Amino acid sequence: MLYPRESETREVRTLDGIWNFVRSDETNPTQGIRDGWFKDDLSKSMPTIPMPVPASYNDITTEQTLRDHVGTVWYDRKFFVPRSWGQDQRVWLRFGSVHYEAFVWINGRSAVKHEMGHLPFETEVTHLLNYGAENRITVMCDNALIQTTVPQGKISEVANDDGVTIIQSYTFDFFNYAGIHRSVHLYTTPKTFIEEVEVKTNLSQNNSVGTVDYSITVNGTAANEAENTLFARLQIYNREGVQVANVTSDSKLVGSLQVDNVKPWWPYLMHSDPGYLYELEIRLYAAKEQLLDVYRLKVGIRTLSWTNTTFLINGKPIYFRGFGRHEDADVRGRGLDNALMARDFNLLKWIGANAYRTSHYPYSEESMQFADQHGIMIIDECPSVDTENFNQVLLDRHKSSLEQLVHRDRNHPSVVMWSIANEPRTGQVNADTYFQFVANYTRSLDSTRPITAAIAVPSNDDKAGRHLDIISFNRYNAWYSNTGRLDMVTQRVISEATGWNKKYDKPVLMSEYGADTLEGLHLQPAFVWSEEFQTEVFSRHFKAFDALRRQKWFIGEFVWNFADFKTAQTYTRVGGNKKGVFTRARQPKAAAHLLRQRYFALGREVDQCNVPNDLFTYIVDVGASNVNHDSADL
Ligand code: BDP
Repeated sequence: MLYPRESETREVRTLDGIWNFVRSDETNPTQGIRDGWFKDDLSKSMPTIPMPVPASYNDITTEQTLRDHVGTVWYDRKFFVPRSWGQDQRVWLRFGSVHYEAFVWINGRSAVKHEMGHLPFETEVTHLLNYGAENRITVMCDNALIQTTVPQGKISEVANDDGVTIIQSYTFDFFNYAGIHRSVHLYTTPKTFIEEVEVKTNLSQNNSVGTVDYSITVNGTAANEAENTLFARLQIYNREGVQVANVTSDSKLVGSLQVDNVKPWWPYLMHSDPGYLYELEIRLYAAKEQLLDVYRLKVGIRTLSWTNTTFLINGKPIYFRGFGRHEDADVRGRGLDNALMARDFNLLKWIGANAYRTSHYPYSEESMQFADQHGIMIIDECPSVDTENFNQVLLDRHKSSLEQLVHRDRNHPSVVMWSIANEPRTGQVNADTYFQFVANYTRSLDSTRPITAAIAVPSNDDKAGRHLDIISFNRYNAWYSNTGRLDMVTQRVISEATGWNKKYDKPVLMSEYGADTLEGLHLQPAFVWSEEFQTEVFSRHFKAFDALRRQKWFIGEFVWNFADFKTAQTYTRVGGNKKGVFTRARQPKAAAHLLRQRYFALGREVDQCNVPNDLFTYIVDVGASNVNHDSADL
């Protein structure tokens, strides 16, 4: 599914802004459907409140009932469609994501339904709109998670002081934020238009020549009626806007472009000019050179390859220095926020990270574009967390989440790996065939990237790893196991990583480690929850990683988590999960400075990068002192 972009043949407008909002009665979630709330303005059926889009609705008001609401909520708003849009073109409605299930009406008529948060969906609305007039869009959103949703949850009825109440429970460790989380777009296309573009890139042996293989899918009557007359002209422009390659396709709309003296896409700190993007311009023509549609796509030219010991980009081994993250912030929850996104990328670069995992669901398309531009590598994770009770319905939905994810993200050079699950219960017998199906299906969608999953069961019990290309493991030494024991980290990390490698003979990375840390809590000697403890836990892991790095198969370290984030209410969480290296307001904790020194030191050792001038704070000019002190001087 292509991201909506303006061009000489397309217009895009957003429906972001303040919508009207109604929370349904939890005990009567289908009332709005039965009473036809979509047939007229919502305010005619129920009192509405203003609600920003995009945003999670949970933390916008001061009401506990809305924060913890289970079931359906309703949104609507009015908008104008210009007269000009009614002529000779088509109009599409596209949601970046609605969590979890969405039902959409335009002017009271059903437009689209979609299940699965964090993933875009769209539909044609040409026939539903009033042109040169006002229109109404209504959305019903349901956040209920059950055993066959991705991720899974449970709904139960529990007695409370007023009778019974509905409880949503889930085992995953992040708040089930809901609502219209990303932008809503209306966009036009010509009647026959470029519907899908897939690019695959490659580099010659010495990285001097790049190839871009493309395949275009067209939608529209011209495509059906006069199939053989359609063709495309494709041009590639470099950053300076100079054309560096062009080709004219035949009617199959599949082919290849060659870029000489190519500038490959490199990750941040692996090259002095990371994140190099070309622009691929696609012009679709009908017979007699009639221009139908134009779409432009950023393309990074790079190649990935992997063996049982290494993972290479452009022929160079990768050592990942990264994070697990969340799309999470106060007030807006999981809602797209460009200011926050830009801040996060500045922090990633400040700290010298070259990668992150989109734990535990697909992140916004805008952030994927940022990652492309900044050279940050992404392990792209589908929304399957704590997967258990494997069954066919769940398998189908899990596969669908990957199908939607791969279609959305396959053209991003930043995406270097697919993660098909986080902490699935892979000790269960059925996990073997279940993950065989999921992994093989993902491979059938994209064979150019390796597949991983973040696993937390001990390697001896695991039944899924043999279906993966790269093993990722999560472990909380000195936190969940042997709490407080800093002397029980290093050797355990080394032996666990080694165990995984011995069992599967594949590259291994540590996808989560860390410790909850209350900003400003200082305790010396280090004690759990203090800034000193987080720093020490990291340092003990660094020691293990350095021992492991001597084994070529150990390919990366990912701290849990980039920033503090909200969770469900439990007695183990003080205002949420505090394992962030940054606070929820995106300011560094003490450990951030240590991590920064490590990530840049690794960058210098592994990738010969330059380090920033302020990496080490000036303490003393050691060379100026010729007096030898010993401890007796103290
Ligand atoms: C891991 C999960 C992650 C949690 C983390 C924790 O993958 O989602 O937030 O533990 O408990 O098991 O901090």
